[in-house]
Amino acid sequence: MLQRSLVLLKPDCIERRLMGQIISRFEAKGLNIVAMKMLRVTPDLAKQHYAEHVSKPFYPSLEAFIVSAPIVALAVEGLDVIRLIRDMLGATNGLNAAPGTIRGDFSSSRQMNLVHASDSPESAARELKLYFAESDLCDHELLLTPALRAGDEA
Ligand code: FUP
Repeated sequence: MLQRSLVLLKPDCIERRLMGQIISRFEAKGLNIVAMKMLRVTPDLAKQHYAEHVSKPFYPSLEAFIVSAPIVALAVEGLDVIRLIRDMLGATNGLNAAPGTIRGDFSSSRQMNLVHASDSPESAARELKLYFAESDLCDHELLLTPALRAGDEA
């Protein structure tokens, strides 16, 4: 099923100048980037984004991190893309993430794990709205799509 996921390149990704390498992995996989912007997360946005974690002991540190530098938000589209990107990221803690995954290759931290991606269709719908207006999402059929998958793979 064609889905969209909210992906954030977190402050450590920007600070370490890894944006290009990570975006390249999504492109190389054949996913469509349908919106992208750099922004600074405010404490208010952080609380909305991490609503399920706000009351947890690690939240103050997580918020301080996510507001510490700009991030890049992307809306990424593809077949089964919510599960697929989570698989591409690897386990939450970079120390446990399998080699070959983004976190497995670039992170050795639980907090500084470089990238966020929605974990369910419900999260994706909620999170995409936090970062993008409907009019920001570019519906565009890329010319090379027929070279990436058969027409009946939908
Ligand atoms: P994920 O779904 O992989 O983004 O991970 P979680 O929703 O479990 O956690 C959200 C963010 O909080 C992760 F980026 C890691 C961070 N975190 C901590 O910093 N400390 C903790 O003890 C647990 C999670």
